[in-house]
Amino acid sequence: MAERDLRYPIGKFKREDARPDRRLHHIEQIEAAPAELRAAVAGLTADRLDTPYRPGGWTVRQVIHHLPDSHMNAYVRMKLALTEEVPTIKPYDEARWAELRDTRTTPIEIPLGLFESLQQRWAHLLRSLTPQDFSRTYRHPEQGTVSLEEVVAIYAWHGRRHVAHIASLRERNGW
Ligand code: NI
Repeated sequence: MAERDLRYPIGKFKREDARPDRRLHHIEQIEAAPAELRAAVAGLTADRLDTPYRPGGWTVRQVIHHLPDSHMNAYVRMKLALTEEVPTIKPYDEARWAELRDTRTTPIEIPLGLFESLQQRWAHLLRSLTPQDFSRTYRHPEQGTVSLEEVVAIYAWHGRRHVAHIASLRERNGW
């Protein structure tokens, strides 16, 4: 049997999933992600929070911090795309963000709360948009043009992906 790729517990993102009839589902997944993250980390001791979700991967703690960090960038990019004509957005070095010292010292309640507020705020924005708004785009210097339809689908998947990293670690370890 081929070794399971622990990086993609729910599979890779499928671009064809970014379409209008899936939009509401994606918004609901964005709203549900913080509660799913909380459930995935409930009761973990400090030692377990500091365990990599796969060999050589981020610790559970780093994954928890990564979610609001990543989704804050996405939220800002979306607002830029809504208010400017095809803005070029600023990538960020997610690996180095995850290595910053505060990731190890900030109680997880803080990123968990931040993720909750952010996803709620984002869902309110998404529900206020017109169908035409979802075809607005930004330009990513490496990935090219990205539509808001794609952003919603990507981040709905992205939240579920990282929650599944934690859930699958717990399952494998019998935690
Ligand atoms: Ni990520």
